[in-house]
Amino acid sequence: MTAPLHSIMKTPALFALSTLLATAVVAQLPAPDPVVTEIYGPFTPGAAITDNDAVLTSFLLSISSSAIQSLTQVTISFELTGTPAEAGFAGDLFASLLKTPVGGPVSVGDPSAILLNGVGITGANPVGFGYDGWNITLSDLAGTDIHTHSLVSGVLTGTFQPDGRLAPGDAARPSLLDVFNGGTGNGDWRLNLGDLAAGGTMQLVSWSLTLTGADSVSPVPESGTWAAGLGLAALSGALAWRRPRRN
Ligand SMILES: [Ca+2]
Repeated sequence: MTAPLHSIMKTPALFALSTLLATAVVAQLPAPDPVVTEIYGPFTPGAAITDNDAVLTSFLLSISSSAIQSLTQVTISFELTGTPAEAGFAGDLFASLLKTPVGGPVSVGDPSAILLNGVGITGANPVGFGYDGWNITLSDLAGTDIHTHSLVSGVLTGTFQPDGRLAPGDAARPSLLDVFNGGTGNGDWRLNLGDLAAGGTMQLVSWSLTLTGADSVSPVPESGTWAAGLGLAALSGALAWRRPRRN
């Protein structure tokens, strides 16, 4: 049976309609979010860290105007060296980066990355490395774990992975810098430092924080928009398929 002329003419028209509808739906997809990088610092406190004191010293950076809505990478740089020079003992130091709401209280669930935790300390080495400190950047994307990278003396330089260990001898590293990913750039960021063993004294010369992330959160298309668009496209496709069979 040959389809009537009007049916043949309508079929491509309906396919064209479904294509148009599908194009309209695709056009509503949000564009990829721009990635921005914000650098804070360097700050130069020049602050001595009390020797053999479990009470951490906090250096506060309060950020309230960040454009970043969803962090994808956090890195931190610092110069933390012996005072006087050559008097430092790297394995004594604990360092963490904590983020809390601006002006808000510290809560158990606030993200915290452990930057240094007794570098060099293992079951076989209870005191850790004795070098003079660091002038480094810590990044999860670096190739070397700061905890295991030894240096005979002097100040370690370069880019390393943060320690990430809850205890110096741990194998697991749950507290890397990715604990901040997905959050906003705004917050009270604190670099917390402690010298946890007697002998060897250090000072925080400078530090800076670099935040990278998307500057807006992708709007999720409304389900009604998708349903209506896909439904109309499917309906028009079905009509286009059914027409010839009725003739
Ligand atoms: Ca010490």
